[in-house]
Amino acid sequence: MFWDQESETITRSTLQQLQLKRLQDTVQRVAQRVPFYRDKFKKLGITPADIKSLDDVRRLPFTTSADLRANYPDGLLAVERDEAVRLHTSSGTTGKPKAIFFSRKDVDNAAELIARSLVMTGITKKDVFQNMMSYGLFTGGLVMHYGAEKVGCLVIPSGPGTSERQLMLMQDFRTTAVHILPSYALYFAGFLEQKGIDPRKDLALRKACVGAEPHTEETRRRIEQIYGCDVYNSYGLTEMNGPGIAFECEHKAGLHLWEDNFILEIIHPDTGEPLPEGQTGEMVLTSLKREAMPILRYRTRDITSIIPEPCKCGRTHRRFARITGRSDDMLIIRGVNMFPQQIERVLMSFPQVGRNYVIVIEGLDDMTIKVELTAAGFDGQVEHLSALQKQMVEKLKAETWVRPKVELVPAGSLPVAEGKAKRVIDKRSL
Ligand code: DLL
Repeated sequence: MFWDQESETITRSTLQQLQLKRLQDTVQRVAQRVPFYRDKFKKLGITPADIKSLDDVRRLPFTTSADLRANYPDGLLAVERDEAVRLHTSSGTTGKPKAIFFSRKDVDNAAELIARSLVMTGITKKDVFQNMMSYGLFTGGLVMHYGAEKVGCLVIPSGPGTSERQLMLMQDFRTTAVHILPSYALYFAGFLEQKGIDPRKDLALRKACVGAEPHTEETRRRIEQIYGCDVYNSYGLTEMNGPGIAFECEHKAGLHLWEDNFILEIIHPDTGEPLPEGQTGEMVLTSLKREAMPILRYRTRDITSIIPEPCKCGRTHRRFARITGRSDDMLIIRGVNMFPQQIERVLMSFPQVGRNYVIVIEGLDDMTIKVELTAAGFDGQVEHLSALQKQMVEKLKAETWVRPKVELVPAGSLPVAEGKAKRVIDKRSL
């Protein structure tokens, strides 16, 4: 199913012409209106007229999250302040957030991209769509909401709410599709279990869109199995609209990036050099249609690779692989590099593992992984637990080359974050 078949199946050559035209317009606009970019162009000795082909994107400067913070609150605005109709922010761990403005056109366009994305997963106007992400400065609430309304779904703006209320809404209105953080989907499953609710029988869910935080294929499968519904990976970031930038189609084999709206590059995270298609590196995005606050070559820090093969679904917008981590999330333990997702992949391959885990690093690179087990997994038999623990340590060692400590704990005993899950507590950096 398509929302906008013409745009979604546009030929590659027409798409590239469109990208070049939009890139030239964007560069022209920021050169005229945004002193930050004007100065950068001057330093690099380039003018908008130098952008003659798509490859010339590489001549443009990168934009980093530090640049956004340095220009807080509105230094990168490319329209008059009263042309902006919406503000979202993306917060880091410290200091001021990054403030991202939307014009009316930007709001409509973001909704349009969400509509394409939801319809691509098979969601239709017949669906009851419960948006369980936070409404407010975070884009997962409002941006997704407008898009789901555009599709014509009955949208329930439940926000993160309490689990009691989520369940009541789900049951009373027969919710068929949810938008949910993967970590919350796992946590909510524990709540349902306590309530004696079987999600496969007692709920009407058929689709779940999960995103906003890293998660593994194993976690997706687990959510699908618990809820008996199809789960689609959704990627986005506030700087580029929020959700709806890239989404999986019905084949669930990588995320289609809407290339008529963004230019995708993969670069080496250390050297900044472009990498050939198919190689893993840092994703860099240039917005092509954002009006209020266009951003050139944004260093997302997200690690992925482009999937060069065309997709069976017929969409011509290229896919990238599930994000394996952020370059700034990489853990270095005793000189060995690893990503938290490698650990999640191993944990989720054990059926006894429940819904929450946390990685604690302290002292001289001592890594302890605290893992909740399911009620059945935590059967109180000491021999079972110590055998399981040994098996986990061995598998983790094989995957990461580091031998961690593993602590098995009962369901519900680890703290749960309000929003996105915090999986790593690195006491070395405190
Ligand atoms: O998380 C936007 C969003 C909302 C996406 C709802 C999907 C669903 P930020 O809060 O600015 O925006 O965080 C963006 O989150 O750079 C990634 O590191 C991470 N991220 C987002 N989606 C995924 C995903 C929203 N599907 C940052 N897989 C990004 C892995 C993701 N990481």
